[in-house]
Amino acid sequence: MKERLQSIKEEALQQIDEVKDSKALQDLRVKYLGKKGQITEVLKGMGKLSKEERPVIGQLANDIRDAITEALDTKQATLEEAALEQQLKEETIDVTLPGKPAQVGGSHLLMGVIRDIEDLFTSMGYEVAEGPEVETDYYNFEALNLPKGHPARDMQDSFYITEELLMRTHTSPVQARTMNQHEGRGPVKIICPGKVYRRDTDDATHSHQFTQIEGLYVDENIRMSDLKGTLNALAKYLFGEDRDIRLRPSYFPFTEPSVEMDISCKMCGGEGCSVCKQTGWIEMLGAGLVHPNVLEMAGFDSERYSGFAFGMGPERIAMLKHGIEDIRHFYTNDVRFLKQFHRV
Ligand code: 2U9
Repeated sequence: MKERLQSIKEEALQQIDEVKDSKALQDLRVKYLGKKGQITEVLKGMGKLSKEERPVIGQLANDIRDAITEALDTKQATLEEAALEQQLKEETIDVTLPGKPAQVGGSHLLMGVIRDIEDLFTSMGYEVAEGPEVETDYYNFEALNLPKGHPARDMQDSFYITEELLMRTHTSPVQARTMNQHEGRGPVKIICPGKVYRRDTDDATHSHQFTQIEGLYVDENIRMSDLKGTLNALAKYLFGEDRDIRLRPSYFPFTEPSVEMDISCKMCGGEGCSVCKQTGWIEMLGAGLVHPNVLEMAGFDSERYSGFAFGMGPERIAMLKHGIEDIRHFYTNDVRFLKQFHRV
């Protein structure tokens, strides 16, 4: 039995030394020290021993059990230490490594242009006014001096929903509604951004849905020079102090006189190039003094009040500023295009 115990001890210590993981170590603990373990089995034979041998073997067996137990515990600690080391190695974060860039979104280019223009005009005392995209024929056309059957209506092919309801073709109805709410008392000083709809075939310069931003200033004694000064400030704010503007006569049913405003071409500095079709000027927006009919229909005494209004397309502004050729880029949500203009 003594030899048996010795060989069990050597074998156990050998195996404990070689074991690689806690599970296998636990199996060895059971194999040697368990209820049916080898040490236990040997001890069951104690009864056959002489009473002289029993305490000797008993002590030896206890010593071997303690030796195996200690070897098991030491090995357990070593394995746990190694596992922790491994875990730390695996979980060690190399803080010098560059972080994974979080995909940060940004505001849409168009929203940037609209926000810039709003910032300028609110800094000049204008309020931002908004209104319904599903508009009545009255506010979209009648109130803007475009009575039923007026030829200019065809210039704005519309998505009619009913006889009297349509998708608004411009944000001008917002100004007409706001003027009405003022019950003939000025001043009215508003900037009106928003989506508008035209029954157009989408191509590089046309879209069935696009954005507009219009402005209106109605008060006593508003003159063309007030309009020109305001538009000049706008052009320099959007395109730089070095840009000039020019006003050309034009026609809109809701303004009289009407003008179109051009800015000097950046590419050629006004000399003429392919961008400005050799004119040196690039059309930017339309404007004019509010037509007396429009003032009267909104309840303003056109003898006492006058006003100016203007309208522009943020897409056009963005295309001019960034040399964008195709208006559809604004709506097709191609992140490769959009993220070029991200403003965080
Ligand atoms: C009221 C009175 C007058 C708004 C105006 C324009 C000229 C204009 C175009 C710009 C780009 C339409 O999208 S676009 O093609 N708009 O040129 N808009 S004056 O005049 C108003 C509006 C409301 C009550």
